[in-house]
Formats: sequence, structure tokens, C-alpha cells
Amino acid sequence: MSEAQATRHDWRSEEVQALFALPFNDLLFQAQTVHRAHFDPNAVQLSTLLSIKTGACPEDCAYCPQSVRFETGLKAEPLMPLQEVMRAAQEAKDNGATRFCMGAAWRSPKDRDLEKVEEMVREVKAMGLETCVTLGMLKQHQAQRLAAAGLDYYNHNIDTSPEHYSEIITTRTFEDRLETLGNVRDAGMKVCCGGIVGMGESPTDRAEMLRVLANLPEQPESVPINELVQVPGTPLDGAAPLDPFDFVRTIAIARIMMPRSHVRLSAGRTQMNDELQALCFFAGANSIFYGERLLTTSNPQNDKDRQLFQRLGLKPEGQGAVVKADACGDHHHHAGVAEHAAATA
Ligand code: SAM
Ligand code: DTB
Ligand code: SF4
Repeated sequence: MSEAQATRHDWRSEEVQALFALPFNDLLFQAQTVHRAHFDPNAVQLSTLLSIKTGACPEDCAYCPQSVRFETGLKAEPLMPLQEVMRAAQEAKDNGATRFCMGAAWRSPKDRDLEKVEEMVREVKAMGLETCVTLGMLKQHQAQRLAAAGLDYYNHNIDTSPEHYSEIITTRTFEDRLETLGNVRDAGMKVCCGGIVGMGESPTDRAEMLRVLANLPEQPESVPINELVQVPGTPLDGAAPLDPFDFVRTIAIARIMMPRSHVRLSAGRTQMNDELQALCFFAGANSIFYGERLLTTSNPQNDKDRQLFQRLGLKPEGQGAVVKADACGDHHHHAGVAEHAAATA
């Protein structure tokens, strides 16, 4: 195993663009080398999503089926009752997820909503799951309240490069996003922050998005890389499809620039074949959204993911069981995950 390098926060544009310009094999070799210096290469963290408040969002994010401004046929739903959230969390845990992420289609939460979310966080945590929520912009006191409730991660994506941002969202600024991320950090929570590719951005935009993430004062512990899920009725429906290898390159470069972060192969897996997902894991993705739904769109069936893990000899991170087909086609369940416990964010 090669020596672990120090994490850099001073990436220059030219350097990141040079990574994007590397021959594919050279890039993947470098990414896999970095990956192996910091993580068990065969362990993948499983997070399950639940939309706890759906649709009718006042923001105008051009990719999002939940904006009130677009006709997507989505049925709006008010904040979900606690019991229903707990049922979904228990199911996620029974299926093998270690983190439960609750998403609300808000610009920012109202204080009385926050109380209910705090209750959800406490209950889900008590079930032995890591907790993550994504509720839009947070003020300092709101971040502190969530931290006091025991919330582990806050998800808030920068989505794209600062330069491309206003093409995608006009109802808030890139600086607003950074401010919330700062509030989350100051409150002592872990950060889940990434973006989306396939929104008509240039390769330079992809490089700049990763550069902002890597150059944050502390890199996000969790970096979701989403491929745009095109939803009819949203302005980005019909955007030019991304070359799948450019998606893999984005993952690989995220891995190289953020060597200690979990890089999540996030939305978009239903439109990827197994071979492409395997390349993403080789490029250093070590987390997925697991469960048959993302927020409002679909995700691969649990069985399909279990089969994929088995075929690739991947194991869910933080669990005692490894499911790997051996020569006779049998499954062995090995105990002990100490080797990758140390690598957990
Ligand atoms: N409203 C909150 C916010 O925007 O921060 C939280 C929920 S929002 C749905 C969470 C993230 O989901 C977005 O920042 C975006 O990165 C991702 N997302 C939403 N729609 C998507 C789509 N169609 N394809 C890929 N990612 C998407
Ligand atoms: C993230 O980066 N991706 C997730 C989660 N964080 C909240 C959301 C993906 C949403 C995909 C479209 C949908 O299902 O509505
Ligand atoms: Fe609202 Fe979040 Fe969707 Fe933007 S991404 S429209 S803020 S739910």
C-alpha cells in the first residue's frame, strides 16, 4: 500500500484540468492508488434516502422535480409523521443501510418544522443508524439545534461550478450555499456536499466544482456525485447526455482531490449499467444510495444491488458480513470489519 499523502486545500484550476485531460487508464490508476492508500477498496458505505417533505418548493433549481415552478405531475406531501419515518428507517436498517438521509423540499426550514425534524433525528439515531438531513439553507442557530439533537451529517450540495450556477438556480446564490456549509461546520456536524453532472456544464465547470469542494477549509466527509436524472417538465429535461466516461472521470478526480472523503455514486444509477457502476467503484466511489427510491425518482432494486455487490466481491461498509462468491458458487460470511472501521468518515 502506498504512503498516504496529505490532503491538499490549494488546488489550482490548471492542475484539476490537467487531471481531466489525462488518458483514462492513467487517471483510473492514479485514483485507485489513492483510494487504496486510505480505504478498503472493496467496502462501500450504504445510505438510504427518504423524502420527509415532498414538492411545492419555492426555489427554481432547473434539475429538480420538486420545484413548484415546474409542471412535473409530482404530488406535494406535507411533513411526514414521525411513526412513518421510523418505519422507513427500520426497513433501511433491516436491509443493511448504515446511514439514513431525510430530505425536505424547503428553501430553509421554519423553526417549528425544525422541532419535528430534531425528533426524527433523535429517534432514528436511537435505532443505531447514522443520521443525515437535507433541509435547504440553515441559519447558525438552526445548525446548532440540529447538532444538539445529535445529527451526524448535513447534506447541502454546491451542485455545479460558481460560474455555471446562475444558469441552474436563480433564487439563491452560490455564496448562500457556502454560508450554510460554514454554519453546519461551525456547529460541529459532518458535511455531505457534492454536485450534479450532466446539466450541460463544460469540463471546466466540473473541474471548478471539484476545486471548490476540495479547497473548503475542511473537505466534506461525504461527497455525493449525482448524474442528472432528467425529469419531464423540468427545464433540464432533454439536456445533452453525458459521455459515461466523463462521469467516471469526475468520480476519479473527486477521489484524488479528496482522498479521505467518502465519494458517493449517487443519483443516476438506474440509467447506468453494471459495467459503468463497476468502473465508478474502481475510480474510487465508496458509497451509494441504497433502496428503491431516491427522493422522488427511482433507484435500483435492493436485490439488483446485492447481486452487483456479490458479482464484484464488494461488501457493505461497517458490517460483519462479506458476500463473495467462491469457486463452488457458495457464499462465505466472514466476520470482522476492523480493517475498514478505521477508514470510516
Ligand atoms: N431542498 C434542499 C436543497 O436543495 O438543499 C434539499 C433537497 S434537494 C432535492 C438535494 C439535492 O438533490 C440537490 O442539491 C441536488 O444536488 C440533488 N438533486 C435534485 N434533483 C436531482 C436530479 N433530478 N438529478 C440529480 N440530482 C438531483
Ligand atoms: C444528493 O446529493 N442526492 C440526493 C441527496 N443528496 C438528497 C438526492 C437525489 C435526488 C434525485 C431526484 C429525486 O429523486 O427527486
Ligand atoms: Fe427545492 Fe432543493 Fe429541489 Fe432546489 S433542489 S427545488 S431547493 S427541493
